[in-house]
Amino acid sequence: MIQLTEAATLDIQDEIAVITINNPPVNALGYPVRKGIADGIDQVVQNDQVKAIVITCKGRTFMAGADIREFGKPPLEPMLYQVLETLDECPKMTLSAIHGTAFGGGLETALSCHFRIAVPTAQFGLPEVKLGILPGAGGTQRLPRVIGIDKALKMITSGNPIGATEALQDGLIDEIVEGDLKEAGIQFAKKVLAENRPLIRVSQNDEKIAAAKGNNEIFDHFRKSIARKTRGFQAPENCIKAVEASINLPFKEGLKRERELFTELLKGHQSAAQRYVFFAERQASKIPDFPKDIPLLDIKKVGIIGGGTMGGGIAMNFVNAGYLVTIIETKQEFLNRGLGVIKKNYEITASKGKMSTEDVDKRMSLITGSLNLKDLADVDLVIEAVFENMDLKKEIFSKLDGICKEGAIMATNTSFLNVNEIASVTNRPEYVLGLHFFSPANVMRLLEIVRGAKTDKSVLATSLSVAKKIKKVAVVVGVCYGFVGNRMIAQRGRETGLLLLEGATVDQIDRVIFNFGFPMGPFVLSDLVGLNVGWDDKSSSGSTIREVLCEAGRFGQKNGLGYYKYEQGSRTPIPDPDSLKLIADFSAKKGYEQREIGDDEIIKRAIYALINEGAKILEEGIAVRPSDIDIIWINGYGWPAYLGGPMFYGDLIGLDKVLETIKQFHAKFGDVWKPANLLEKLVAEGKGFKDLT
Ligand code: T1G
Repeated sequence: MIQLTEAATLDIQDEIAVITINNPPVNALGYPVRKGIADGIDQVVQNDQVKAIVITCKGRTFMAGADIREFGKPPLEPMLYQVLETLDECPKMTLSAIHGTAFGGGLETALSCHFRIAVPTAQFGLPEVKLGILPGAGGTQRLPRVIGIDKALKMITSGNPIGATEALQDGLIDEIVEGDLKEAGIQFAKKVLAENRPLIRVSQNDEKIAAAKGNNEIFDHFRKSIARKTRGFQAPENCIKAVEASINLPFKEGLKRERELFTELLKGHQSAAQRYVFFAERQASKIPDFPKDIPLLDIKKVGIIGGGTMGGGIAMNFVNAGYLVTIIETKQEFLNRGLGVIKKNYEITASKGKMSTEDVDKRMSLITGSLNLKDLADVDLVIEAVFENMDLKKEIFSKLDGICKEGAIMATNTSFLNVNEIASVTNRPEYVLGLHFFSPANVMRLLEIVRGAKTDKSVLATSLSVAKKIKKVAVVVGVCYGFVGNRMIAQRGRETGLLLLEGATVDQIDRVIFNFGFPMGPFVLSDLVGLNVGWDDKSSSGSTIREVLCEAGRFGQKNGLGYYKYEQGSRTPIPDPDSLKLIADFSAKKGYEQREIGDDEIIKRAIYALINEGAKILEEGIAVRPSDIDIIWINGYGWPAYLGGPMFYGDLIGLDKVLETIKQFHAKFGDVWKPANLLEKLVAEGKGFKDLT
């Protein structure tokens, strides 16, 4: 065996050479890997005995892409696209033997080979678009030549992977193999040589794109189909342009065009933000005061108290991950309704072909319904998801303390309330914490894990591990009213409410927030959620705009009237003079002077209120690091990933400019705008939030 580099070896069996990559944890295509492949090919080309090269990887996966940590640093040749040109031109048969996730540059390497085989569990993807870039080593030119334009456009602009079965059907791989992958690779190579099969050089094979040549309508139609989902992101458009080049230019010219479009994105702030988010998401589960090898509790059975919107959504996360779930309700009709909603959700998924009817039955079989808390005696984790009422929660936790087995984790899904107070009614506060899911709980990726003062480290570590298994992005937060996300959005809500009283209109504020990059503005969102959620008509006293609207019977989309009006069966918000009048009358009653308010003031008050509150949250230790706050906002509130999150954005604007504006607001609007001490400190030191990590 020849050690090519510290991450690559070459060994030759009979006439087959095997290049093996070993660069944990994901065989990222850093310099030692690129150099190793290049040197291995050079050695093989000069060896007349060798007729074929198999590229395979040790560890858990085939190459998962370029080493993202190298971006922004001086390039180290050979660059991947150079290595793949050599591989593409190799006169000997080349084969990639794939397991794990052949992503990004890893799949591009495989596409530069004549053949590709894989184990049944392998996945294939070009996720570069999620990093704000595009496949920059020939992926936009080769993939269309292997699976056709339509499928290539979908894979490259979504960044989502496909499995081995689909890859085989699409012609992305030549065979699915079982057993030892390296051996299977050698046997496949021998078979191809013995059959004297023609070597398929992807770059020279235009069969799959011939029909599309000159047909630019495909691309315009595709652009329209993804416009809504990719609004504001630059990378998807460049991806489409690069794939367009694959049918309009000769291969080498297409590579050049791909490189231009890649470089344009790499230099932009969107890619810097999205690469920051990639690592920030993984950093969030790393707790500073945690030793590496904390023993985890064994979680197999989960109890959920409350089968309503939240409880049902939470249950689906666990069922999807294969956990046994017991849902507790107070009445059979509530239980039946809750189980019915879950089943309906799965049936809708099945109707879209995303799961089979057998899957629906299998998942429903994992759920047991009960009206008796005592049926939670054997669960390993219980999650309380009842109304936001402290007395009710304390009553439940007090009962759980007498029911749950020793070592069971007891979690509350509260959105705001004091987890320590809830823990105090039990004799085991070290097993109590918050698991704050975001609605709809089976869709939103964010999970705020609220660490109580006495929460045991193994309980916290187990919760982080469970979060990963149920595919949530978990962020550990401390105890305060609203923890991180809801505490911050309350500041934005304060400002947008005041702006309404001061003369800005509902649709102006919503438009400004939407154009910033959020999925929707605050008032469209309120109408969607329902203005009367948590509203009590008996105690309502017209003291807020929301109460005034509810008292006027305006509950939002659900009854066609809220901040906006809605035509029967439509969700499209229509500005409504009646609600504007109710707001204007309320404002006048409160003594506000109406004035023209510019979009710039609206967005600064809405966004800088988040940045200032985020700084206070960091000062108080409620969040571990600034990037955790950014991850919360991207995954829980729709902050556009291409702007990195409120703290990243503050650094992007410049904290000195942010502080200067906040000081102006402080002078004009009072102490709610008092600058956070941390913000003043960072500006005084000429630093940014990034210097805190
Ligand atoms: N570069 C550097 N580090 C990476 C990495 C990468 N590509 N992928 C993962 N890591 C680190 C990650 O930060 C973590 O580190 C550890 O590996 C485990 O990752 C030229 C330009 C492969 C599906 O975008 O999707 O190729 O926290 O926790 O959940 O066209 O990692 O342990 O210190 O995510 O099992 C394209 C990104 C790059 C793939 C594994 N490729 N990675 O998931 O583990 S650009 C990607 C993933 C490119 C070419 C272009 C996932 C995974 P630490 P993990 P996982």
